[in-house]
Amino acid sequence: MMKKGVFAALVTCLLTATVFAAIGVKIVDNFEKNQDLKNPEWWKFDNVTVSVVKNPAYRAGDRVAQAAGKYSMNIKGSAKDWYCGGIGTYTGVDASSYTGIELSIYGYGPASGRMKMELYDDDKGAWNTVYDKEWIPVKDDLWAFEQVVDWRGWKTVYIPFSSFTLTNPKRGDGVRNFDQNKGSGGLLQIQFVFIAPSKDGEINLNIDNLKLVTREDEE
Ligand SMILES: [Ca+2]
Ligand SMILES: [Ca+2]
Ligand SMILES: [Ca+2]
Repeated sequence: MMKKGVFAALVTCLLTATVFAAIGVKIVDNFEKNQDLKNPEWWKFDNVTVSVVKNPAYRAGDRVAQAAGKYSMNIKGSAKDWYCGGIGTYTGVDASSYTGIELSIYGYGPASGRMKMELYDDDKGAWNTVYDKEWIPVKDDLWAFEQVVDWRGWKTVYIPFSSFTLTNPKRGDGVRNFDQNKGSGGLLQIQFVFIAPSKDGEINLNIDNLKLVTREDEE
């Protein structure tokens, strides 16, 4: 009887640990098994080409490169008046337990491009995004953060949700609420929009290990 009790306590401990870890990290895509970009599905728009590619060779001890595994997503694009195009994926997740997004970015030098990261925050509770003619969500908040990619090789960046700013005031409720309370779809989708380093320039970079994460020092 005694042994059984200890065992039960141990199982409870393990279960608690597992649940806790699951709350802390949600992988959106690591591109290891998503050659055709269908699961999850990635869409693209305007002047970018995307493909899952083999990761470049790396020096032993490069932990970010090691974590990137065999494959990542490469994005190339050419600009018309700075703007190239973008990519996105539907998440439809309650992200209220996470504090931000994390991803690894492979740059090809100082002029790799700029990434505008967009988080779509369902406020209407429609579980999809309805846009106006300018592709601005009509009833939901659209939060954005811009990352310049000016390095060579892999780098992991973490962007707390609190660093994202509202791009479309007075459409949604103006509050960063990625929860699924009251029928909301939560964090509906993530998009990356690419801007060239010059007016008619080009962008080239890879992304990998896109995750929602919880960092303890963040609220
Ligand atoms: Ca990978
Ligand atoms: Ca919301
Ligand atoms: Ca909101």
